[in-house]
Amino acid sequence: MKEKTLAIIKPDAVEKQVIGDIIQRYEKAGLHPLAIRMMRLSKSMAEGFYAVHRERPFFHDLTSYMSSGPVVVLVLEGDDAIKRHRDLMGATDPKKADPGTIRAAHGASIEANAVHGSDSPETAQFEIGYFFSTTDLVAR
Ligand code: IDP
Ligand code: MG
Repeated sequence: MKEKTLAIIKPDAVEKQVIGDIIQRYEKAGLHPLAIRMMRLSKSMAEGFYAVHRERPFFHDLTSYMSSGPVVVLVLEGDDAIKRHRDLMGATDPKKADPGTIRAAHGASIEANAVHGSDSPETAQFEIGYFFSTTDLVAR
């Protein structure tokens, strides 16, 4: 089933200059970008985005890190896009991520792990709406 998911190329990956490599991986996997936006999150935008994690001990560090430099936010579309994107990303901790995944290739730590991906249809809907309006998504 065709689905949409939200991806973020996080500040560590932008700093490492692997935006192109990551987008190429999406394209090769048939995850088609419908919208791409480079931006710098404020601390409060990062806090709103990660609100589900607000009780976690790493919430302050995570939201500081996510607002520490530019990110690239994308809407990707494809068959089973949410799960396939998660598979392409690899485990949260890059040390545990399978070889060939984005996090194994580019993640620096469990926090600075190169990419974000929505984890369910409900999350994807919230996360896409957090950054984009319907008219920003280019049909293809
Ligand atoms: P996910 O990104 O693989 O879905 P989540 O558990 O949803 O992982 O956590 C959101 C983000 O919070 C992670 O991608 C990572 O940047 C950060 N994070 C998760 N667990 C830890 C931790 O134990 N220490 C520091 N940062 C963490
Ligand atoms: Mg998550």
